Amino acid sequence: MPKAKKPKYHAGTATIIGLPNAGKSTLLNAIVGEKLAIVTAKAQTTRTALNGVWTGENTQIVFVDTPGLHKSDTVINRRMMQAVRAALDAIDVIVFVVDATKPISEEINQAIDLVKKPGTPVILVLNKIDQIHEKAKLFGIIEQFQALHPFDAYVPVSAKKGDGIEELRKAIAAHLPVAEALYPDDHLTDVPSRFLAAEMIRERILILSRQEVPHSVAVLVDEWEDKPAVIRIAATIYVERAGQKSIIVGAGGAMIKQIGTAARVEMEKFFDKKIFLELFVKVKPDWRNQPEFLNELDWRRMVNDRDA
Ligand SMILES: Nc1nc2c(ncn2[C@@H]2O[C@H](COP(=O)(O)OP(=O)(O)OP(=O)(O)O)[C@@H](O)[C@H]2O)c(=O)[nH]1
Ligand SMILES: [Mg+2]
Repeated sequence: MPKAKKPKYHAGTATIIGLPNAGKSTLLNAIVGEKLAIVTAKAQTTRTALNGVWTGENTQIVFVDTPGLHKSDTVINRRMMQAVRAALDAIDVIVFVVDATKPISEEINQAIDLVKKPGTPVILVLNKIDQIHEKAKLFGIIEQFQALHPFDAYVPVSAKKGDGIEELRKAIAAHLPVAEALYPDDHLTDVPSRFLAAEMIRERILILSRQEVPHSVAVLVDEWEDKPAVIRIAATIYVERAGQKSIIVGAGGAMIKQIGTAARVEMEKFFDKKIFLELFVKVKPDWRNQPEFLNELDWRRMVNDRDA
């Protein structure tokens, strides 16, 4: 009997691009099946590119989540947009995510210009379809996008509900080269644990704090001690003004306690271990314009404690 031919292995990188709030980070989490990237209702939640690996039977896709496309003013915003441009280099597929419930705006047109990269296929993901009750409307929306650019595939999804995710993986796999896996099949991300933990704290702050705080907050893990029964973490929350520090600490320390408890619960779920978390708050005026501090926040410069 002739030997059954082994199916070819496909592997490559897919970068997720889109406007703020389109649901890029939610999509990354849905695809890899782990809550890697933080998600909030506030725009500009994601500040740096981060990857998540999905490994199927004959396919491995390295997804890269990126900050939402927006106009830059501060040094941090310029860095966020540099991160997007860098994440578009040397990749196999662009996953362009739009909020399908919103009309096509000038910003969307500009984003389309950015994703038109000769030689790189672009898949249009129409997200948040759980909010579109008349499904027939989707055809009209797809037609509008088709008129702007002939995308290589159109995939409606609800990243939040997990609908359409399998179809999206298939659409991406169809554009990946035949290649060996880039990572072992249980590899989830290159992002170090201490960065993920800092992000979990930042997420809780964005969710719990008022409008004026979010963009002014940065979090750094200062100490990380992985003991047999517990991970001991000390982290500092940086804000720009004394008034913001008062908001984060709250009356009698109530707010910081709430942030700490909520972040600890998230961390215990993710790291599957008991967490002891200590939080400090410091004022660092204008940190968003300080290149050296921004370097400290960059996960690529941190040691990976999980592997250390
Ligand atoms: N209804 C609905 N809401 C969604 C869906 N996907 C994401 N959202 C919500 O949209 C908001 C933004 O989601 P994110 O994943 O943080 O969006 P993002 O594109 O990563 O945003 P930035 O990091 O700021 O660029 C959050 O409130 C999500 O819960 C979806 O499929 N349906
Ligand atoms: Mg995001």
